[in-house]
Amino acid sequence: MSKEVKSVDYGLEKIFEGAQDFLPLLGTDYVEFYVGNAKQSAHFYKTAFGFQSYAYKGLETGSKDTVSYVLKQDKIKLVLTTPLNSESPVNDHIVKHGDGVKIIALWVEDARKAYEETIKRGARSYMEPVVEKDEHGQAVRAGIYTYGETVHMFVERKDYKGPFLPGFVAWESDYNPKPVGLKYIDHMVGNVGWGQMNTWVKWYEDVMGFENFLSFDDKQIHTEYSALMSKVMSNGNGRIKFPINEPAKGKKRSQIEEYLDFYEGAGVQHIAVATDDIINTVSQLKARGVEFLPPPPQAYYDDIPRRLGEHKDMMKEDIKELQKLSILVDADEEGYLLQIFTKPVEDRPTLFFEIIQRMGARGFGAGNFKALFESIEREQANRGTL
Ligand code: TYF
Ligand code: FE
Repeated sequence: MSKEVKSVDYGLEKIFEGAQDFLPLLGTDYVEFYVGNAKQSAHFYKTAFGFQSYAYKGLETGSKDTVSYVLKQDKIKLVLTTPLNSESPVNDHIVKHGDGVKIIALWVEDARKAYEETIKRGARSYMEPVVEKDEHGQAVRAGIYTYGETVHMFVERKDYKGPFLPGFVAWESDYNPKPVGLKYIDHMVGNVGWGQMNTWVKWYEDVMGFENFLSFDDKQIHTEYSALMSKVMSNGNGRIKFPINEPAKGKKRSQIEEYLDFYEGAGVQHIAVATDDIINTVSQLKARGVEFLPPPPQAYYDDIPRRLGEHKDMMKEDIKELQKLSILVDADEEGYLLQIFTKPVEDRPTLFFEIIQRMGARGFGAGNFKALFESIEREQANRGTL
């Protein structure tokens, strides 16, 4: 019965056998960024990334301290929030971290219960359950802190029929660039400080009921100059995946250290968004001015058939075309995946995006790590931060 369906969808049921899920998550609800100029950021995410205008709150709707633009592309909702005066606490976040992710919102059936269960297990409160209402119904939200100043907000919206959440109005715009085929958030990665990875792994296990689904140590993840460690945490139904990175000792400053220095603490490093046609999506993103990491050397592409192994014949994409777009390819037991990484989307070298197309593979592209990290190091060297 449901077990079989689960194993087809996610294949994670073995790990969770016998475990009862005290925090059932329906999916990612939204990701909220605190930014210096939400109006301009919204323009960027529409123009460059193909997001659609969805909802708004600001002076016109009676919101006196902050303005928020909500953008949507298929299942992905981004909220861009900016302060309207120096009193708003949003300022402190921006002063310290620059533009970045403040809230990873999780869609739940029962936000009060999600809050109680996680607080009971040691979570630090960000916001007690609040019932928000307008003429379209009501929603319940409650939040807890995770690493750094980042927050998980539980969102219960089963009794809400309006655009986004109470307090927002539909945002109609005459400027509507086409979507680029981004479908849903595949995973969101956190960078934490030296020696903190296992603390946060345990936090996700104890407080959220997540399981450690994959691990990479510094022997697997290193280049000539730098190293890092990473553990992927997953919730019970496999819909939410949060890898956690920590820096490891190397000859030079690793990308994780660079992030921690510029973000001034732990925070979200990258958001991986799924597409089912990466060649088309990346071609459009490039045409719209999104900047990606420079391609790995020829040897990387020559080595693709070996990395694909038994999945070689299954691959539909032309390697030359992938190389032209500098898309990376890796395979695991279950299939292959295609992925590519943008440059940081702010002036501080902090948050970036990953575009990923999974063709059966459930891994994170471990076979690409070396080539990827060498590309990142070339960028670090360019800015003098390696
Ligand atoms: O999410 C992942 O694990 C992959 C690879 O600093 C990765 O996207 C890991 C660490 C990192 C950048 C990418
Ligand atoms: Fe990733």
